[in-house]
Amino acid sequence: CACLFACLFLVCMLVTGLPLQASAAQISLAVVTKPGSAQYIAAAKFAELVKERSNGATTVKIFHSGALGTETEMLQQIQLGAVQMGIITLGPFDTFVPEVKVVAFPFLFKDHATVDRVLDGPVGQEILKTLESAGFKGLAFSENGFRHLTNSRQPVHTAMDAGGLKIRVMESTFHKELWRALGANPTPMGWPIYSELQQHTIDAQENPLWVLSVYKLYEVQKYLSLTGHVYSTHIDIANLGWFNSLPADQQTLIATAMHDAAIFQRAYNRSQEAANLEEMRANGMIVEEHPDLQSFRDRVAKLRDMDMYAAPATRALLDKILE
Ligand code: EAX
Repeated sequence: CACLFACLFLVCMLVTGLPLQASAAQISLAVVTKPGSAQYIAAAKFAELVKERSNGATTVKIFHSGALGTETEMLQQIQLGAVQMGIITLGPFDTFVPEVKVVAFPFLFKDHATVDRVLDGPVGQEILKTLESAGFKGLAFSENGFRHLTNSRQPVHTAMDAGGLKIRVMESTFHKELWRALGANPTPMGWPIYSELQQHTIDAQENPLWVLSVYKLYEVQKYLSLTGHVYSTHIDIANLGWFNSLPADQQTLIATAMHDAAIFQRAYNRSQEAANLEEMRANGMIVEEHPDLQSFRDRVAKLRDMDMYAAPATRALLDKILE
């Protein structure tokens, strides 16, 4: 029966002249956040570029706002090929590909220029390559942004002030250890978290400024400290088997469209930061602009010596970035 099917398929190919590799007519792409979010802006730009550059032959369907579950669940679905592509915050990747957490190492990047130099250079390429071990094709890095701490209890100037806060962290062992090291009480959760903050199941969260604006977290969080403790990238991925099965010209189209969408979105994200901060002030948040970052650095220094950073591949990547 399988043989008959194969024969029929071959005859079809001969008659229709279609290439053996099937081009994708519609691509499914998952983001956990909603329209207006950093992930969605990158996704929408990608969809626009793919449609334009394929002259309408390929379209992208964006699944958003948690339609496919949490980012961990989305990664599982992409791994299985049930969804073809995703723009996913780096945090939840660490159970799939342990090496990638090097990018989220606290206080690693001093500014956006350094981020771009690392992620757009050979180390970035190496990080994208590591994703293949988990069945992902790494295409590009779009941006969530530098993460800052907010809470509903008290102003946070030093790391000591963050002690004891019940904080939501991403579904990531690394982020959990990071907040443990800071003396807080971290709980990993998917996104979104508005009602948990509102009901005081948790006191605190940490995210880039756009998140406070798009998800109106200023309604349920009073204090903002500009800690910038972690640079949060997204990794823009495809299911590896699916990507490799596409004709070469379509692979190139997808890869370059995602690259260009990421560059566009990073610039957009950065252009919004000052306005986002003003918006938080206007909505009554109390902003600690210059927290004592040394006190945070001192407490997280020990993360480098923890087991999760001891694996040679992880250690080597971290050392390369530090260089
Ligand atoms: O992208 O889960 C997180 O904290 C993410 O940074 C959030 O969904 C916004």
